[in-house]
Amino acid sequence: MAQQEPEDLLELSADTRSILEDNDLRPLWEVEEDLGNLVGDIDPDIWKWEDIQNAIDSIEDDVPIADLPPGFQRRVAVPVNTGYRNAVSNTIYLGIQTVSPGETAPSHRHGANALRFTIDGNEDMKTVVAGEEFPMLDNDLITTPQWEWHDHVNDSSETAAWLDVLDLPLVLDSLNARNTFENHELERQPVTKSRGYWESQYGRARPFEDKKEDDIPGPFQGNREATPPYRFQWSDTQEALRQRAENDEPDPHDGYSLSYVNPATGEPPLFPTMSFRAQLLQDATDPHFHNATEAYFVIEGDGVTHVGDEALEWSKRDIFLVPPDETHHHEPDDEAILLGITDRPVFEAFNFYAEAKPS
Ligand code: GTQ
Repeated sequence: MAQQEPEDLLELSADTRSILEDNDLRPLWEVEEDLGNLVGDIDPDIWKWEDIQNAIDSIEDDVPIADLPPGFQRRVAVPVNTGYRNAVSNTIYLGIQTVSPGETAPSHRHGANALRFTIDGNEDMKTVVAGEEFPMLDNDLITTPQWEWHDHVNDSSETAAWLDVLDLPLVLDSLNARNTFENHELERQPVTKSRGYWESQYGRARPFEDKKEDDIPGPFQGNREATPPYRFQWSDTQEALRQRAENDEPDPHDGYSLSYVNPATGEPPLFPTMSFRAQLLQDATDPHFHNATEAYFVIEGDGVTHVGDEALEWSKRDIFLVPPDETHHHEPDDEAILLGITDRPVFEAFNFYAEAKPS
């Protein structure tokens, strides 16, 4: 923001200005210059897996989780944007987390919603959420809904890595809800549920009576049905994508696309603040733009996504960002699968979502 020159301020008398300043008041025409500028320009951007891998390997060598300062206590490399230095965007936070053999990322809970998309996993790498151990197999997507206890326990002999997706910037900066964090008294929360418990309760036959009462865990109130802890196994998602590609027409913008639904409602969005798609691309998509932000994680394949004037060339495990209002389309080299991440539900909650084709 350009500094105001003294001449610009002359329209107010010295008396008026001091009355305003003494009373914590500002004239709108000056406030107006600052509004909308806390977040800088969010540019199209890409983080190549090779670089991410170097970074996560290096910090793994340098710092054991046990030595991390109090706070989240997670060993994570966080992609940041030129316009917003704490995350990829002002709504969506992505991170690449590692847990070495024998380590535990200690149990805590928070108001932010989180999910894990497994990059390097195995049966003995477990995210424990709300009393159940969820094994993290490659490309599994596991929810850690708001205010549920969670810890990440690596009982295997391999380092595990995954993509964290949280609505942290929205919660901590925009909503300024900074006091919604709590550490568990134990490093590992007790495992109180048998394997498969959470999934089993959200099947085609499910408990229905009296569920509303404790729909929203913790101190929050809301009119949305809370997302349960849940593991979307990649083998199921992959099969559904394959069936879709064999039998259906692709979406013009998203290819063969599946939305991860909130298991409690059977509908997207997965979280009130963020929605997720598995997208199988076989051909170039049509350009469009929207005011929601999209981040992508490349599950498989190579290609390029054109965003405004930029061409983001991607391969397996790269992360890239499509900022608001930028015209974009995807061009897979051959077949590719993307995880699409969007803050669209926030815009929709305010009747504020807009999408159009370039003229
Ligand atoms: O694993 O609980 O990347 O609390 C940032 C904050 C991961 C987690 C992050 C967190 C976590």
